[in-house]
Amino acid sequence: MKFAHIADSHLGFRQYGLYQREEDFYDVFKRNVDKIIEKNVDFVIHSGDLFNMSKPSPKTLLIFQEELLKLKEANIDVFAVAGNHDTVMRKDALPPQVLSKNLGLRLISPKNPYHIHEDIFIGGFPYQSKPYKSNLVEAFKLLSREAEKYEKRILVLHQGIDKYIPLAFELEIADIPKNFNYYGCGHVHSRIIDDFGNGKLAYPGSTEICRKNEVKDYQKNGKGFYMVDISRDVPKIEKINVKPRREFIIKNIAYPNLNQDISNLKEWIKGLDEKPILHITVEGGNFNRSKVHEKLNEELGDLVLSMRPDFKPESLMKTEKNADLSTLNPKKLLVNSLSEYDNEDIDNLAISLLNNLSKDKTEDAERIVEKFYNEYFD
Ligand SMILES: [Mn+2]
Repeated sequence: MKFAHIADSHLGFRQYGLYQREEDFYDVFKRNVDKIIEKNVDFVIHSGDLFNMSKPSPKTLLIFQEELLKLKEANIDVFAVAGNHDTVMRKDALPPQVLSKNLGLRLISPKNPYHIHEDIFIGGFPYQSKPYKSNLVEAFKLLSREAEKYEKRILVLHQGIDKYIPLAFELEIADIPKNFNYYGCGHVHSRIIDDFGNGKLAYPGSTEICRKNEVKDYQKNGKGFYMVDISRDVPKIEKINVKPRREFIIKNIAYPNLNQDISNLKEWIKGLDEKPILHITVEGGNFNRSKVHEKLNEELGDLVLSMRPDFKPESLMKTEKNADLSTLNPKKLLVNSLSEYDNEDIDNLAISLLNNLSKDKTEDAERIVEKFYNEYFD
């Protein structure tokens, strides 16, 4: 019995405000679905962040439903859990996945925490933020008990686990019940396969590059989905790569080599099928930023879909090296650490709490929290 495990497709994500990037995310998802059908699997598990937003556009929903119908025609059931991006932060709110239930999508939700597919237990719980971890721990007790009745057991989650992302986790590895064969996880955008209990714990990663810092893992481990053979004692995982159609280039150029490096880059880019995204940093030496910027635009502007330049002349590199930690902006650090939520309301909440609490205004802080929770969890 084989199934496909996929996650973090972020359909509808218009990266850098570019409609071509939104199309890229659809394109790679469609090709993942084609490949899943080609591989003749029995079912699919989607571990959350199917959509980039809790309110996807009609176009995004339509594209997903077309792909879901392709799978349905091929007799492939789809089981899905909501992630942090496609979760509505209100009590009892339903994730957008629910709109595809009548088209056959099997939603794993607090109301239906598990499904049985030909004697395989497929259970899980939607994304919970750290303060709501107790919901997960409670759900795990029930799931772990119910799962015992079946020989093959899959747990589907969209969470960060301390072992894999030590700075932004909701769960510690010790919180996770040990009696499952396969832990189908989402949320971490890089690809991870680990032994856990007597089974395997796996993140298939995102299907496209959502952030610049995913490029390294993409180059090393590829992008796509996993094909899992659950009929063995320990599941066998095969990495299936589905290449995003556009290159995401990260290039550092030393200023003294500017001309040579630009012309090398130009040659390379001309050989690509699609215009790439280019993150380019010019560093070292003493140069005039606007002049270098102009040159980059002249030489490369028409060849790329989007250029994201950064300039670090020697004078700046020196100050960065000597920068004292205390000169870092705490608000920026705070907002950075909250980037996974991708939610301005949460950023603002954190900043106003920081402002008030650092001045010992605890009552004001309490009022702010109360107001926030009333708005979000009425
Ligand atoms: Mn995600």
